[in-house]
Amino acid sequence: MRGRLVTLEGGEGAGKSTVLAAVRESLQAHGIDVVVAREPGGTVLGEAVRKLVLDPAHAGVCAESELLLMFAARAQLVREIIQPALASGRWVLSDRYTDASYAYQGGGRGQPAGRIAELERWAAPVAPDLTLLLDLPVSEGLARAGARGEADRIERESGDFFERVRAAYRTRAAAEPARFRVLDASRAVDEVRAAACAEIDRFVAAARASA
Ligand code: Z5A
Repeated sequence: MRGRLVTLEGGEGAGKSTVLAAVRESLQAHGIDVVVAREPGGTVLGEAVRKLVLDPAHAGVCAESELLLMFAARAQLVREIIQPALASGRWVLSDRYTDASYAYQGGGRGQPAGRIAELERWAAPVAPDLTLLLDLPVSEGLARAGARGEADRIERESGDFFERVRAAYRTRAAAEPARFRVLDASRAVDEVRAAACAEIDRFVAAARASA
């Protein structure tokens, strides 16, 4: 069976990190060798970019720089981690990927989708096979994230910004129903984990059937 790229997406406090371990274990229980990544980050360069781009000290970062920094980290992740893993038949589970740029830099910052798509074509030419979108009302997500302590630069954005992010994610999910699974992330942790793992079970079964 060829490797697959599975991504987790969602707004602030949606619970991606919370379900990630369960999803990884679920893949491993199917006998799949899985590599875990996160964005921005996942490589030495990417983690340095993450530190830079989320640092509240850089409050004046323009939308264009933010978009390019996200893709600078992603280009490195694709070449250093994702492509080699997929080429050797391993699966990659990534906490955020290109949809986050469409949601945050596109929906949130107003960067044109065509510009993001152009970057995607040459900087990150690997499309996800399955995307689990953890969706919940912005106010609930911000309350969860706020309880964690000091906010990073992007977490300091307004409620309107995060409403646009959520709308952009939902629009993308509606446009690509074969790739996206939208999960109601306002449920209890165990229910969200179970729903995510059930989607993984179905996806693995379909992948095996088509191999
Ligand atoms: N970003 C971008 O702008 N463009 C891009 O292209 C990319 C990223 C790739 C870093 O992402 C930032 O980069 C992010 C988008 C931007 N914006 N900011 N800031 P990140 O994914 O590393 O960071 P994050 O979005 O801030 O993650 P998060 O807020 O930590 O969300 P999460 O991982 O989805 O949530 P969590 O840590 O699993 O859960 C948050 C809290 O809620 C925690 O206390 C949990 O115990 C609790 N929780 C989780 N699930 C539940 C349920 N079901 N019920 C109750 N409580 C829960």
